[in-house]
Amino acid sequence: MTMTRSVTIQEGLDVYSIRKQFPILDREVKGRRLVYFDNAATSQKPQSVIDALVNYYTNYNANIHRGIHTLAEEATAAFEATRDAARQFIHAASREEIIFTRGTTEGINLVAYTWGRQNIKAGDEIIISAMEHHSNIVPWQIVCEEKNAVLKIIPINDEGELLMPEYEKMLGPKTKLVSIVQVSNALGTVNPVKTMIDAAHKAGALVFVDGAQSTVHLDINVQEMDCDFFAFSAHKLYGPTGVGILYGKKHLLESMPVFQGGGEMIKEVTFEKTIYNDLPYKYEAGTPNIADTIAFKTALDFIQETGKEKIRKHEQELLVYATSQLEQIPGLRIIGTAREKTSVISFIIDKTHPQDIGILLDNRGIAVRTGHHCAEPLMRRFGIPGTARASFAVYNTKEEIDELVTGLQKVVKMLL
Ligand code: C6P
Repeated sequence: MTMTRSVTIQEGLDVYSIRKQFPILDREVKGRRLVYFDNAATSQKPQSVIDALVNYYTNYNANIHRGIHTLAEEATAAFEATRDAARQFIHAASREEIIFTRGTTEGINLVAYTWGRQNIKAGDEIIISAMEHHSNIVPWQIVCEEKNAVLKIIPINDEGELLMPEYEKMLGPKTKLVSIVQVSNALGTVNPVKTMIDAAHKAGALVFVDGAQSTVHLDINVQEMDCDFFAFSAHKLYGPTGVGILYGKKHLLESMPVFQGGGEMIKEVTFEKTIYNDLPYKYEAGTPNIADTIAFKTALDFIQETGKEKIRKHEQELLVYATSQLEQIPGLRIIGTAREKTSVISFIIDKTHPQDIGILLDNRGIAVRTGHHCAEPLMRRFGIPGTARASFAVYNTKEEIDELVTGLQKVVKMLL
Protein backbone atom coordinates (compact mmCIF):
# COMPACT_ATOMS: atom_id res chain seq x y z
CA MET A 1 0.00 0.00 0.00
CA THR A 2 1.48 3.34 -0.98
CA MET A 3 0.39 6.53 0.65
CA THR A 4 1.34 10.03 -0.26
CA ARG A 5 0.90 12.94 2.08
CA SER A 6 -0.99 14.91 -0.57
CA VAL A 7 -3.89 12.48 -0.61
CA THR A 8 -3.93 11.60 3.06
CA ILE A 9 -4.15 15.13 4.51
CA GLN A 10 -7.88 15.84 4.39
CA GLU A 11 -9.66 18.84 5.85
CA GLY A 12 -6.82 19.68 8.20
CA LEU A 13 -6.51 16.16 9.56
CA ASP A 14 -3.05 14.73 8.91
CA VAL A 15 -3.92 11.05 8.65
CA TYR A 16 -0.30 10.24 7.92
CA SER A 17 0.92 11.49 11.28
CA ILE A 18 -2.10 10.04 13.08
CA ARG A 19 -1.33 6.63 11.60
CA LYS A 20 2.19 6.87 12.97
CA GLN A 21 0.73 6.99 16.48
CA PHE A 22 -0.85 3.53 16.02
CA PRO A 23 1.93 0.93 15.94
CA ILE A 24 -0.37 -1.94 14.99
CA LEU A 25 -1.11 -0.31 11.63
CA ASP A 26 2.43 -1.21 10.54
CA ARG A 27 1.95 -4.93 10.95
CA GLU A 28 1.37 -7.30 8.11
CA VAL A 29 -1.46 -9.78 7.77
CA LYS A 30 -1.11 -12.54 5.19
CA GLY A 31 1.87 -10.75 3.66
CA ARG A 32 0.14 -7.38 3.24
CA ARG A 33 -0.03 -4.24 5.36
CA LEU A 34 -3.05 -4.51 7.67
CA VAL A 35 -6.18 -2.63 6.62
CA TYR A 36 -8.24 -2.43 9.80
CA PHE A 37 -11.94 -1.83 9.16
CA ASP A 38 -13.35 -3.42 12.31
CA ASN A 39 -13.40 -0.27 14.38
CA ALA A 40 -17.02 -0.61 15.50
CA ALA A 41 -16.01 -3.83 17.27
CA THR A 42 -12.99 -2.21 18.88
CA SER A 43 -10.65 0.53 17.74
CA GLN A 44 -6.86 0.28 17.73
CA LYS A 45 -4.86 2.03 20.44
CA PRO A 46 -2.38 4.87 20.02
CA GLN A 47 1.13 4.50 21.45
CA SER A 48 0.26 7.03 24.20
CA VAL A 49 -2.42 4.66 25.56
CA ILE A 50 -0.06 1.68 25.44
CA ASP A 51 2.60 3.79 27.18
CA ALA A 52 0.16 4.82 29.91
CA LEU A 53 -0.47 1.13 30.68
CA VAL A 54 3.25 0.32 30.78
CA ASN A 55 3.96 3.42 32.87
CA TYR A 56 1.38 2.44 35.49
CA TYR A 57 2.71 -1.10 35.86
CA THR A 58 6.33 0.06 35.71
CA ASN A 59 6.15 2.99 38.08
CA TYR A 60 3.12 3.20 40.35
CA ASN A 61 1.13 -0.04 40.38
CA ALA A 62 -0.95 0.02 43.59
CA ASN A 63 -4.49 -0.49 44.74
CA ILE A 64 -6.55 2.70 44.94
CA HIS A 65 -8.58 4.54 47.59
CA ARG A 66 -7.07 2.30 50.27
CA GLY A 67 -3.40 3.02 50.84
CA ILE A 68 -1.76 6.12 52.20
CA HIS A 69 1.60 5.29 50.66
CA THR A 70 2.94 7.24 47.68
CA LEU A 71 2.18 4.64 45.01
CA ALA A 72 -1.42 4.29 46.20
CA GLU A 73 -1.86 8.06 46.20
CA GLU A 74 -0.45 8.39 42.69
CA ALA A 75 -2.61 5.55 41.37
CA THR A 76 -5.74 6.97 43.04
CA ALA A 77 -5.09 10.45 41.63
CA ALA A 78 -4.59 9.07 38.09
CA PHE A 79 -7.70 6.85 38.35
CA GLU A 80 -9.87 9.72 39.57
CA ALA A 81 -8.46 12.01 36.86
CA THR A 82 -10.07 9.69 34.31
CA ARG A 83 -13.44 10.19 36.03
CA ASP A 84 -13.03 13.95 35.65
CA ALA A 85 -11.99 13.60 32.01
CA ALA A 86 -14.97 11.33 31.27
CA ARG A 87 -17.34 13.76 33.01
CA GLN A 88 -16.03 16.55 30.84
CA PHE A 89 -16.15 14.39 27.69
CA ILE A 90 -19.89 13.77 28.00
CA HIS A 91 -20.63 17.04 29.84
CA ALA A 92 -22.16 15.47 32.93
CA ALA A 93 -23.06 17.88 35.72
CA SER A 94 -20.96 16.18 38.39
CA ARG A 95 -18.25 13.53 38.82
CA GLU A 96 -20.60 11.61 41.15
CA GLU A 97 -22.67 10.77 38.08
CA ILE A 98 -19.77 8.92 36.44
CA ILE A 99 -19.66 5.23 37.40
CA PHE A 100 -16.84 3.02 36.16
CA THR A 101 -17.97 -0.30 34.71
CA ARG A 102 -16.47 -3.02 32.51
CA GLY A 103 -18.22 -1.58 29.48
CA THR A 104 -21.56 -0.68 27.94
CA THR A 105 -22.96 -4.14 28.63
CA GLU A 106 -22.29 -3.89 32.35
CA GLY A 107 -23.72 -0.36 32.46
CA ILE A 108 -27.03 -1.52 30.98
CA ASN A 109 -27.15 -4.56 33.26
CA LEU A 110 -26.40 -2.41 36.30
CA VAL A 111 -29.44 -0.23 35.65
CA ALA A 112 -31.65 -3.22 34.72
CA TYR A 113 -30.76 -5.07 37.92
CA THR A 114 -31.07 -2.05 40.21
CA TRP A 115 -33.45 0.59 38.86
CA GLY A 116 -35.32 -2.01 36.78
CA ARG A 117 -35.94 -4.43 39.60
CA GLN A 118 -36.95 -1.63 41.94
CA ASN A 119 -39.29 0.22 39.59
CA ILE A 120 -40.74 -2.14 37.02
CA LYS A 121 -44.06 -3.73 38.02
CA ALA A 122 -46.44 -6.19 36.36
CA GLY A 123 -48.05 -4.69 33.26
CA ASP A 124 -45.45 -1.89 32.90
CA GLU A 125 -43.86 -1.35 29.50
CA ILE A 126 -40.24 -0.96 28.44
CA ILE A 127 -39.62 0.29 24.91
CA ILE A 128 -36.55 -0.61 22.87
CA SER A 129 -36.05 -0.65 19.10
CA ALA A 130 -35.66 -3.21 16.32
CA MET A 131 -32.01 -2.19 15.86
CA GLU A 132 -30.74 -2.84 19.39
CA HIS A 133 -27.57 -4.74 20.22
CA HIS A 134 -28.21 -7.85 22.34
CA SER A 135 -26.80 -5.90 25.31
CA ASN A 136 -29.78 -3.58 25.12
CA ILE A 137 -32.32 -6.36 24.62
CA VAL A 138 -31.49 -9.23 26.97
CA PRO A 139 -31.18 -7.30 30.29
CA TRP A 140 -34.63 -5.74 29.72
CA GLN A 141 -36.06 -9.10 28.67
CA ILE A 142 -34.82 -10.53 31.97
CA VAL A 143 -36.48 -7.72 33.94
CA CYS A 144 -39.73 -8.07 31.96
CA GLU A 145 -39.84 -11.84 32.51
CA GLU A 146 -39.18 -11.44 36.21
CA LYS A 147 -41.75 -8.68 36.69
CA ASN A 148 -44.37 -9.71 34.15
CA ALA A 149 -43.77 -6.51 32.27
CA VAL A 150 -43.99 -5.97 28.51
CA LEU A 151 -41.12 -5.30 26.10
CA LYS A 152 -42.22 -3.19 23.13
CA ILE A 153 -40.21 -2.80 19.96
CA ILE A 154 -40.07 0.35 17.79
CA PRO A 155 -40.14 -0.83 14.16
CA ILE A 156 -37.79 0.47 11.47
CA ASN A 157 -38.11 1.14 7.73
CA ASP A 158 -36.08 -0.53 4.96
CA GLU A 159 -33.42 2.18 5.18
CA GLY A 160 -32.86 1.31 8.83
CA GLU A 161 -34.52 4.34 10.39
CA LEU A 162 -36.90 4.28 13.34
CA LEU A 163 -40.58 4.78 12.56
CA MET A 164 -41.04 7.76 14.84
CA PRO A 165 -44.85 8.01 14.57
CA GLU A 166 -45.03 4.37 15.73
CA TYR A 167 -42.75 5.22 18.66
CA GLU A 168 -44.91 8.15 19.67
CA LYS A 169 -48.00 5.95 19.55
CA MET A 170 -46.34 3.39 21.83
CA LEU A 171 -45.67 5.89 24.60
CA GLY A 172 -48.30 6.00 27.31
CA PRO A 173 -48.94 5.83 31.04
CA LYS A 174 -47.64 2.25 31.18
CA THR A 175 -44.27 3.20 29.66
CA LYS A 176 -41.66 3.23 32.42
CA LEU A 177 -38.47 3.19 30.36
CA VAL A 178 -37.25 3.76 26.83
CA SER A 179 -33.84 2.23 26.18
CA ILE A 180 -32.48 3.25 22.81
CA VAL A 181 -29.24 2.96 20.89
CA GLN A 182 -27.93 6.34 19.73
CA VAL A 183 -25.99 4.86 16.79
CA SER A 184 -26.68 1.36 15.46
CA ASN A 185 -23.59 -0.84 15.36
CA ALA A 186 -24.92 -2.87 12.45
CA LEU A 187 -26.42 -0.09 10.30
CA GLY A 188 -24.66 3.10 11.34
CA THR A 189 -28.02 4.86 11.75
CA VAL A 190 -27.96 7.89 14.05
CA ASN A 191 -31.21 7.97 16.00
CA PRO A 192 -32.99 11.23 16.98
CA VAL A 193 -32.45 10.61 20.69
CA LYS A 194 -33.19 14.17 21.84
CA THR A 195 -36.66 14.11 20.27
CA MET A 196 -37.23 10.62 21.67
CA ILE A 197 -36.16 11.64 25.16
CA ASP A 198 -38.44 14.70 25.18
CA ALA A 199 -41.40 12.56 24.08
CA ALA A 200 -40.63 9.85 26.66
CA HIS A 201 -40.33 12.40 29.46
CA LYS A 202 -43.70 13.90 28.49
CA ALA A 203 -45.16 10.42 28.95
CA GLY A 204 -43.46 10.14 32.35
CA ALA A 205 -40.85 7.55 31.29
CA LEU A 206 -37.11 7.53 31.83
CA VAL A 207 -34.61 7.07 28.99
CA PHE A 208 -31.44 5.00 28.80
CA VAL A 209 -29.18 5.81 25.86
CA ASP A 210 -26.75 3.15 24.63
CA GLY A 211 -23.78 5.26 23.54
CA ALA A 212 -21.45 2.38 22.64
CA GLN A 213 -21.18 3.45 18.99
CA SER A 214 -22.01 7.15 19.23
CA THR A 215 -19.53 8.47 21.79
CA VAL A 216 -16.50 8.16 19.52
CA HIS A 217 -18.20 9.95 16.61
CA LEU A 218 -20.68 12.50 17.99
CA ASP A 219 -20.42 15.30 20.54
CA ILE A 220 -22.11 13.99 23.65
CA ASN A 221 -23.75 16.37 26.09
CA VAL A 222 -25.85 14.34 28.49
CA GLN A 223 -27.28 17.46 30.11
CA GLU A 224 -28.53 18.92 26.82
CA MET A 225 -29.71 15.49 25.70
CA ASP A 226 -31.43 15.14 29.08
CA CYS A 227 -31.10 11.34 29.07
CA ASP A 228 -31.49 9.68 32.44
CA PHE A 229 -28.77 7.08 31.83
CA PHE A 230 -26.00 6.82 29.24
CA ALA A 231 -23.42 4.05 28.81
CA PHE A 232 -20.32 3.59 26.67
CA SER A 233 -17.12 1.52 26.41
CA ALA A 234 -13.54 2.82 26.41
CA HIS A 235 -12.31 0.28 23.88
CA LYS A 236 -14.33 1.82 21.07
CA LEU A 237 -12.73 5.23 21.79
CA TYR A 238 -9.09 4.25 21.22
CA GLY A 239 -8.92 3.20 24.86
CA PRO A 240 -8.34 -0.15 26.58
CA THR A 241 -10.81 -3.01 26.90
CA GLY A 242 -12.52 -3.76 30.21
CA VAL A 243 -13.50 -0.19 31.07
CA GLY A 244 -16.76 1.63 30.53
CA ILE A 245 -18.75 4.51 31.90
CA LEU A 246 -22.28 4.52 33.17
CA TYR A 247 -23.71 8.01 33.50
CA GLY A 248 -26.87 8.46 35.54
CA LYS A 249 -28.65 11.51 36.86
CA LYS A 250 -27.55 11.97 40.44
CA HIS A 251 -30.99 11.76 42.05
CA LEU A 252 -31.64 8.47 40.24
CA LEU A 253 -28.29 6.93 41.18
CA GLU A 254 -28.91 8.00 44.76
CA SER A 255 -32.34 6.44 44.89
CA MET A 256 -31.42 3.12 43.27
CA PRO A 257 -30.44 0.02 45.25
CA VAL A 258 -26.82 -1.15 45.13
CA PHE A 259 -25.63 -3.51 42.37
CA GLN A 260 -22.78 -5.60 43.78
CA GLY A 261 -21.62 -5.80 47.37
CA GLY A 262 -18.02 -5.80 48.52
CA GLY A 263 -15.14 -3.48 49.31
CA GLU A 264 -15.23 0.18 48.27
CA MET A 265 -19.02 0.40 47.99
CA ILE A 266 -19.45 0.58 51.78
CA LYS A 267 -19.06 3.20 54.49
CA GLU A 268 -19.44 0.88 57.42
CA VAL A 269 -20.09 -2.84 57.79
CA THR A 270 -21.38 -4.70 60.82
CA PHE A 271 -22.93 -8.16 60.78
CA GLU A 272 -26.28 -6.52 61.47
CA LYS A 273 -26.20 -3.80 58.83
CA THR A 274 -24.09 -2.20 56.13
CA ILE A 275 -24.08 1.51 55.37
CA TYR A 276 -23.34 2.05 51.70
CA ASN A 277 -20.84 4.50 50.31
CA ASP A 278 -21.70 7.76 48.56
CA LEU A 279 -21.75 8.19 44.81
CA PRO A 280 -19.98 7.20 42.66
CA TYR A 281 -18.35 4.52 44.83
CA LYS A 282 -21.71 3.03 45.80
CA TYR A 283 -21.69 1.19 42.44
CA GLU A 284 -17.98 0.33 42.31
CA ALA A 285 -17.52 -2.79 44.46
CA GLY A 286 -14.09 -4.41 44.56
CA THR A 287 -10.75 -3.50 43.05
CA PRO A 288 -11.49 -1.92 39.68
CA ASN A 289 -9.58 -2.19 36.41
CA ILE A 290 -7.06 0.44 37.53
CA ALA A 291 -4.48 0.33 34.73
CA ASP A 292 -6.98 0.39 31.89
CA THR A 293 -9.06 3.10 33.54
CA ILE A 294 -5.98 5.29 33.93
CA ALA A 295 -4.98 4.70 30.30
CA PHE A 296 -8.49 5.59 29.17
CA LYS A 297 -7.80 9.22 30.05
CA THR A 298 -4.92 9.18 27.58
CA ALA A 299 -7.34 7.94 24.89
CA LEU A 300 -9.75 10.79 25.68
CA ASP A 301 -6.81 13.21 25.49
CA PHE A 302 -5.92 11.78 22.07
CA ILE A 303 -9.46 12.44 20.80
CA GLN A 304 -9.56 15.97 22.25
CA GLU A 305 -6.13 16.84 20.86
CA THR A 306 -6.98 15.48 17.42
CA GLY A 307 -10.31 17.31 17.50
CA LYS A 308 -13.66 15.59 17.34
CA GLU A 309 -14.92 17.86 14.57
CA LYS A 310 -11.91 17.04 12.40
CA ILE A 311 -12.29 13.33 13.12
CA ARG A 312 -15.97 13.45 12.23
CA LYS A 313 -15.34 15.27 8.94
CA HIS A 314 -12.68 12.76 8.00
CA GLU A 315 -14.86 9.76 8.84
CA GLN A 316 -17.81 11.24 6.93
CA GLU A 317 -15.60 11.70 3.87
CA LEU A 318 -14.57 8.07 4.12
CA LEU A 319 -18.22 7.02 4.49
CA VAL A 320 -19.34 8.98 1.43
CA TYR A 321 -16.39 7.75 -0.63
CA ALA A 322 -16.77 4.10 0.41
CA THR A 323 -20.54 4.16 -0.16
CA SER A 324 -20.12 5.49 -3.71
CA GLN A 325 -17.41 2.91 -4.49
CA LEU A 326 -19.20 -0.08 -2.96
CA GLU A 327 -22.45 0.76 -4.73
CA GLN A 328 -20.69 0.07 -8.03
CA ILE A 329 -19.84 -3.52 -7.16
CA PRO A 330 -22.26 -5.85 -8.95
CA GLY A 331 -24.58 -7.76 -6.62
CA LEU A 332 -23.54 -5.76 -3.53
CA ARG A 333 -26.34 -4.32 -1.40
CA ILE A 334 -25.77 -1.92 1.48
CA ILE A 335 -27.90 -2.70 4.53
CA GLY A 336 -28.55 0.55 6.37
CA THR A 337 -28.99 3.61 4.17
CA ALA A 338 -30.34 6.06 6.72
CA ARG A 339 -30.01 9.78 6.03
CA GLU A 340 -28.02 10.24 9.28
CA LYS A 341 -25.18 7.72 9.52
CA THR A 342 -21.80 7.33 11.15
CA SER A 343 -18.90 5.64 9.36
CA VAL A 344 -20.31 2.12 9.28
CA ILE A 345 -21.16 0.22 6.07
CA SER A 346 -22.90 -3.12 6.35
CA PHE A 347 -23.35 -5.02 3.13
CA ILE A 348 -24.25 -8.32 1.56
CA ILE A 349 -23.36 -9.72 -1.84
CA ASP A 350 -25.81 -11.82 -3.86
CA LYS A 351 -25.40 -15.58 -3.42
CA THR A 352 -22.47 -15.06 -1.06
CA HIS A 353 -22.29 -15.80 2.65
CA PRO A 354 -20.91 -12.84 4.66
CA GLN A 355 -18.42 -15.16 6.35
CA ASP A 356 -16.87 -16.06 2.97
CA ILE A 357 -16.46 -12.35 2.24
CA GLY A 358 -14.71 -11.91 5.58
CA ILE A 359 -12.33 -14.83 5.00
CA LEU A 360 -11.41 -13.75 1.49
CA LEU A 361 -10.80 -10.16 2.61
CA ASP A 362 -8.67 -11.39 5.51
CA ASN A 363 -6.53 -13.23 2.97
CA ARG A 364 -5.77 -9.78 1.57
CA GLY A 365 -4.97 -8.34 5.02
CA ILE A 366 -8.32 -6.53 5.33
CA ALA A 367 -10.18 -6.91 8.64
CA VAL A 368 -13.97 -6.53 8.51
CA ARG A 369 -16.55 -8.02 10.83
CA THR A 370 -19.06 -10.54 9.53
CA GLY A 371 -22.14 -12.12 11.09
CA HIS A 372 -25.15 -10.81 12.97
CA HIS A 373 -23.16 -8.19 14.94
CA CYS A 374 -24.99 -9.16 18.15
CA ALA A 375 -28.18 -7.83 16.59
CA GLU A 376 -29.99 -11.01 15.56
CA PRO A 377 -33.51 -9.52 15.60
CA LEU A 378 -32.29 -6.77 13.26
CA MET A 379 -30.88 -9.31 10.82
CA ARG A 380 -34.20 -11.14 10.94
CA ARG A 381 -35.99 -7.86 10.16
CA PHE A 382 -33.95 -7.64 6.94
CA GLY A 383 -34.36 -11.38 6.23
CA ILE A 384 -30.61 -12.03 6.14
CA PRO A 385 -28.28 -14.22 8.22
CA GLY A 386 -25.80 -11.40 8.68
CA THR A 387 -23.70 -8.85 6.85
CA ALA A 388 -20.10 -7.95 6.24
CA ARG A 389 -19.36 -4.68 8.02
CA ALA A 390 -16.63 -2.16 7.32
CA SER A 391 -16.36 0.54 9.97
CA PHE A 392 -13.93 3.45 9.69
CA ALA A 393 -11.87 5.33 12.25
CA VAL A 394 -9.64 8.40 12.34
CA TYR A 395 -6.61 6.53 10.94
CA ASN A 396 -8.31 5.00 7.89
CA THR A 397 -7.67 6.33 4.39
CA LYS A 398 -9.30 6.40 0.97
CA GLU A 399 -6.45 4.23 -0.31
CA GLU A 400 -7.51 1.56 2.16
CA ILE A 401 -11.07 1.82 0.88
CA ASP A 402 -9.69 1.32 -2.65
CA GLU A 403 -8.05 -1.88 -1.37
CA LEU A 404 -11.38 -3.01 0.05
CA VAL A 405 -13.08 -2.33 -3.28
CA THR A 406 -10.40 -4.27 -5.19
CA GLY A 407 -10.74 -7.11 -2.69
CA LEU A 408 -14.51 -7.18 -3.08
CA GLN A 409 -14.26 -7.16 -6.86
CA LYS A 410 -12.05 -10.26 -6.57
CA VAL A 411 -14.57 -11.83 -4.15
CA VAL A 412 -17.37 -11.24 -6.63
CA LYS A 413 -15.35 -12.78 -9.49
CA MET A 414 -14.36 -15.77 -7.39
CA LEU A 415 -17.72 -16.55 -5.83
CA LEU A 416 -20.26 -15.67 -8.50
N1 C6P B 1 -20.67 -3.87 19.69
C1 C6P B 1 -19.70 -4.61 17.60
O1 C6P B 1 -18.86 -5.23 16.92
P1 C6P B 1 -19.37 -3.87 25.10
O2 C6P B 1 -19.16 -5.24 24.53
O3 C6P B 1 -20.02 -3.93 26.46
O4 C6P B 1 -18.17 -3.01 25.04
O5 C6P B 1 -20.41 -3.15 24.12
C2 C6P B 1 -21.64 -3.76 23.86
C3 C6P B 1 -22.39 -2.98 22.82
C4 C6P B 1 -23.57 -2.35 23.18
N2 C6P B 1 -24.25 -1.60 22.31
C5 C6P B 1 -23.82 -1.43 21.05
C6 C6P B 1 -24.60 -0.55 20.13
C7 C6P B 1 -22.64 -2.05 20.63
O6 C6P B 1 -22.22 -1.86 19.37
C8 C6P B 1 -21.92 -2.85 21.52
C9 C6P B 1 -20.69 -3.59 21.06
C10 C6P B 1 -19.51 -4.53 19.09
O7 C6P B 1 -20.65 -4.06 17.08
C11 C6P B 1 -19.21 -5.88 19.67
S1 C6P B 1 -20.58 -6.98 19.51
